[in-house]
Amino acid sequence: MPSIRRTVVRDALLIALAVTAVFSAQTFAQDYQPSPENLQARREFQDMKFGMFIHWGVYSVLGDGEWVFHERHLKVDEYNRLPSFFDPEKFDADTWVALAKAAGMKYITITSRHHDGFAMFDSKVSDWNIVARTPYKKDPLKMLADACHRQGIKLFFYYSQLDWHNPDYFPRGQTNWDNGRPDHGDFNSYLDNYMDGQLTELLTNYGAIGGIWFDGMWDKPNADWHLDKTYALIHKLQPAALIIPNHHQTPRPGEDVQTFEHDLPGQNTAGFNTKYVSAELPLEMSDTLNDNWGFNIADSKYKSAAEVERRLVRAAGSNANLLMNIGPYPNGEIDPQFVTRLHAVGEWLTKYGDSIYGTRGGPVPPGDWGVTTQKENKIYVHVLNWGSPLLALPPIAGKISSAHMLLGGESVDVTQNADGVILKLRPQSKDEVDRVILLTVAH
Ligand code: H79
Repeated sequence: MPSIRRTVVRDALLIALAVTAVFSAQTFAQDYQPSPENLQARREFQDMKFGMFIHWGVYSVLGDGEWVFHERHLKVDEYNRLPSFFDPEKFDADTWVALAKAAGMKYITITSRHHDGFAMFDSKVSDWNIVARTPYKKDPLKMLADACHRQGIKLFFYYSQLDWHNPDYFPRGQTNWDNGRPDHGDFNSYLDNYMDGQLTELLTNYGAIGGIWFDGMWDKPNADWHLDKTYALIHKLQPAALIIPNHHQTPRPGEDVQTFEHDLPGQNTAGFNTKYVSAELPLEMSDTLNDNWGFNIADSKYKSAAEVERRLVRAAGSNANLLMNIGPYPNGEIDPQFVTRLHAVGEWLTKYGDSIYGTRGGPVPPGDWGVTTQKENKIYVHVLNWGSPLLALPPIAGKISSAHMLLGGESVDVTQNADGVILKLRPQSKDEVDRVILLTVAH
């Protein structure tokens, strides 16, 4: 029977086509080849080493961190009151960027929207944004982007995929509570129209940006997030923009940086990080300068400048950047406790920056004693925690032709043989965070 036969043939063809389509979509993702601009941006990202993370939103008004909507189990109608009294009259983009620069930071990653879904930028996709809903009426991200471009700082946008406000974020995830949203919604529309629409705005209206820092996918780990589509969109709009997902999982095709929250790569003290560390992608570690991301009035647990310097050195020794967070006040000012510490770190970096910027993780595995970084034929031995006069390291490839203190240039006695390298250390001075010995190696 020809007609049945034709149907069978047609169906077989359709199935074959569908399989090919699915297969080629997967092949496309698996075969993701970063563009030359993207690869260049990855190297530049690694060279920068130190960035400023900024959590700032309407939640800052309540002085109780960026999770306050969830933690107080507020209703959407209640949270909707917040924007009407968010008016950051003291916000000055150039001051923020100048502070990052004074701290020795080379990039800024700022919350374009957090889990409350509130866009801190001029969005046409929804009026749940700063221009439409606040008395401020202006777009601080535009001002920040302009200031960054003027002052030579790269700008990245944090973007929460998780949304506690939009009804189309449905079915809801692990952080769900009953906040008055309807029990239905169109997740595909949320992803394809709302999220991709806003990402298009962020990648179109702010000049060249460093990339997008995603967070919140862990709320619905098993959902289809249309990642291939979103990642392709980003790379199409700005090929050099890096995709930095904070999903706490093994990196997927299309992602450009592996980032770790509160932990060095491979460590998992936070309890949600993966131990897998990519050998190919640039690495980053984010951390807080006190104990919160968003402004919390009850948090005075500031890390000392010395502690920040140690974290930066340990990150660099693990081949990672450090993204250090501050949570500005709702009025746009930055707490002086943050400012003094950041200035101190910046001063420290004017002396030690050669051993950090532009380096990669060094040849000796990091240890409790310290870490190494390297750049061309130079190895920097960072002694962070070692009280004895002799430091024995495993063998290092190449012949060490000289060993000096990075600061002052004083020569350091070094013995190198097949068993390893022994350095004779001068005692640590008071308040000295890091004794850095510069080894020059001839290959
Ligand atoms: O933006 C900052 C935080 O608000 C956000 N990421 C940083 C950069 C963040 N939110 N939550 N977390 C970080 C911690 C994640 C905790 C989790 Fe879980 C543990 C996610 C999954 C398991 C607790 C249980 C929260 C969701 C389910």
